[in-house]
Amino acid sequence: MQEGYKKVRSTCHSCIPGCGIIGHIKNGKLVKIEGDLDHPNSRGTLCPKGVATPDMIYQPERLKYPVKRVGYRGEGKWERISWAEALDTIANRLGEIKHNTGAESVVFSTGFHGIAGALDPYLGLFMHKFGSPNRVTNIHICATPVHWGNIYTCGFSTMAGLDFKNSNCIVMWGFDADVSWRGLCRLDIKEALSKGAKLIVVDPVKTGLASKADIWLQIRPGTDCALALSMLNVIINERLYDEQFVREWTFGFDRLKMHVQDYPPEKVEEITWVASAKIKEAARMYARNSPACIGSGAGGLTQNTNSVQTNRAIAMLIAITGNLDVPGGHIDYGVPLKKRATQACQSDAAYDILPGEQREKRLGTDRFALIKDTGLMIAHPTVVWQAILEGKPYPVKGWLAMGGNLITATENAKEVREALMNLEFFAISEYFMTPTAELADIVLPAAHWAERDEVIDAYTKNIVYAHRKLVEPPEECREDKLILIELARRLGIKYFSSVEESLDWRLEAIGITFDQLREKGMIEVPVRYKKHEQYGGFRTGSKKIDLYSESLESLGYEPMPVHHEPPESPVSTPELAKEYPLILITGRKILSYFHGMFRNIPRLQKLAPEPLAEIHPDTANSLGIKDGDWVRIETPRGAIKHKAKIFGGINPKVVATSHGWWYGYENGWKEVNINILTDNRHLDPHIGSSPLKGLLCKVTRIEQEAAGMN
Ligand SMILES: Nc1nc2c(c(=O)[nH]1)N[C@H]1C(S)=C(S)[C@@H](COP(=O)(O)OP(=O)(O)OC[C@H]3O[C@@H](n4cnc5c(=O)[nH]c(N)nc54)[C@H](O)[C@@H]3O)O[C@H]1N2
Ligand SMILES: Nc1nc2c(c(=O)[nH]1)N[C@H]1C(S)=C(S)[C@@H](COP(=O)(O)OP(=O)(O)OC[C@H]3O[C@@H](n4cnc5c(=O)[nH]c(N)nc54)[C@H](O)[C@@H]3O)O[C@H]1N2
Ligand code: SF4
Ligand SMILES: [Mo]
Repeated sequence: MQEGYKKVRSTCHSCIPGCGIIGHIKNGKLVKIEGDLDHPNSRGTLCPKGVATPDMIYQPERLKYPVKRVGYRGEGKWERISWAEALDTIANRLGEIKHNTGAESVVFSTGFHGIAGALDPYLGLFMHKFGSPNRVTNIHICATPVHWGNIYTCGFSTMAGLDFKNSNCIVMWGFDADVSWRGLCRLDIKEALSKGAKLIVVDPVKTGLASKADIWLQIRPGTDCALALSMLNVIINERLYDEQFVREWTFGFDRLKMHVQDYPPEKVEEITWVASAKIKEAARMYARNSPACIGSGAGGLTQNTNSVQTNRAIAMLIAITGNLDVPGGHIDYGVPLKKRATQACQSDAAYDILPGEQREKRLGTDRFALIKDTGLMIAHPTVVWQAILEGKPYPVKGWLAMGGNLITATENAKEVREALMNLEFFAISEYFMTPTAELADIVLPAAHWAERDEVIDAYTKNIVYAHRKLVEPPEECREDKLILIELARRLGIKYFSSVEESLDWRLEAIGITFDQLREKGMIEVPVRYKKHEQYGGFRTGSKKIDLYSESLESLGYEPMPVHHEPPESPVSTPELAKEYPLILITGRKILSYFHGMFRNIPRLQKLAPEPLAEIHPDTANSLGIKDGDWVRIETPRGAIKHKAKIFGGINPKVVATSHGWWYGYENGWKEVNINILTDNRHLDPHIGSSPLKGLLCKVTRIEQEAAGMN
């Protein structure tokens, strides 16, 4: 090997799977990323985002030193400042707000990288010590409704333990895993299909996997709960379930049996637009081909107002067919890092520092009792905007964001922006000047995952990985852990004294240091199955599968899942549907982007250069729209522009878009940002997920000259 050239084995954190990578480093510069053939999930494969890591970290617009705002908020005028000035100012302002109006008046936030890049444990600890219960992330519209719908049913998240590889029947339910969980699922699904596994896809859109499926159920958006209940109806009435498991391990089976009689396939056909024969066929195929594994989407099944109960119904399907904690089904891998696991660190219980009276103040817990019951550290964004804008139930004045692009990622973007504009003090650490960072008082340049060490354990099954730093951060970029350490010191908070100490803290449960983990690369915990048989049951209220949930009932929720119409639909709001006749699903994932990220990387831009709205040819014809035309998409909340993509694989009454568009367009945050159109008034009563999938809209052709864009 040439002098000054080295290869470092590590993991990629540009999205969820944490694929194995080999970084090629020449004279301290990252020159290439290669797939690691020895990695158990990705096995040498990489997606275009992973390959583009050097482009990302050396992108010329990358923030490289701290700046402070000098014009009015959002004007875009900045002045370079030193780290000392930046940190002193942030500590002083946040400390001052805490002193004047209470620690709860300061909100902390992060993006999905809080989980994928393992920032959440550190930010959570910092917040607890600072004394604020309020953390904004978008996990209410991400996987959280799946996890908790599952946990209240069978005590663990079926989604964190997908064993597609050994499955005889794979169900992709509102989950485009070939795109969205590529490094974790793609090879496993391929392997199972090549061995003859059946494939069922439930999706309003003909995805790549839908085109290969044995059965594709082209469902009406937002009606999955009815479909799951109808599949339960077929499986129960035809006695296709695992009778011994049901007898020994379920609670409330007879009541469920009665309940699902309300959902015969013939009736559910009208609700879901899926033919009753197909519902029966899918139910039978799933029940007769065990072990079977259902991938529940953290988009298709969480971004609606019945998300938690829909995921409960799906967990029931998994349970009564005997697919829990078995190879080829859904394995309860546990969390090797216990309280310090990234997922565990989403809840107060991981820290147990914040006094009860502060936890009581978490914004949104009055409205969403499940958030309170679980101790989840989610302050609901909508309630937070109200606190900023109206001072109710108390004022929110200060904000520290570590990444996250709230303006393009969160429902009702206009309100998000209005709220952030009205903060007294807002600081953010970022890689780039995003539409959210643009509104800050101070912007700090964050070190990229390739420029820091990390302990990685979210969605990694039974393995904890050492993520090794590949290169040093450029110029003045600093990692978020270090920023928190420096702020804690200034605020007089007892926190870590070094990054090394913070990494070791996460590993306490397995009794090794980060240096030792770095040496080994990974730690694999042995997998055991059917643990309920050895440990006296499941981690639920009844210690059995809570088909009927007394825990949820005592919180005022329905004890068994019920189909509720989406808040905007041809059925629930027929008058509105006259003006907005199409159903809009937003945020289908694009392989080359991660939410709003990578938009400024030319080699990725080329793969998906424009914001597209998928429209059926018949619908397009009737609206005079041709492929490639700019169209105006409008909902009662606003209008934006996208380009039409004529696509036969979508229901004529449905329009589908991606999300996260902003870069490269003037006022991109309002011209092409789909979250201008989304709703934050109708929310799931459990966790507050919003109907990003399944709104009403209208689409019209824009005179191409008037589009003002190219
Ligand atoms: N309409 C609609 N909206 C959606 C969705 C949808 O399907 N439809 N999907 C939702 C989902 S599932 C999610 S999870 C959210 C995602 O919401 P976000 O995570 O807020 O979205 P991103 O655009 O990925 O923003 C992350 C930002 O953090 C920065 N960043 C990345 N890593 C780091 C880091 O280590 N440190 C620091 N300081 N900054 C970093 C990036 O530069 C980027 O600008 O979006 C949601 N929004
Ligand atoms: N490349 C890339 N990968 C990503 C991300 C990214 O931004 N880019 N984001 C990551 C994150 S944080 C998350 S949470 C995951 C989310 O990824 P997924 O869980 O796959 O979610 P989505 O892509 O939002 O939607 C999945 C599918 O649901 C379908 N769908 C829409 N509405 C409905 C409905 O009402 N019912 C049903 N059954 N299906 C519906 C959509 O057409 C889509 O094909 O992806 C992760 N992976
Ligand atoms: S799928 Fe792509 S971006 Fe995601 S972890 Fe793997 S290589 Fe990285
Ligand atoms: Mo997500």
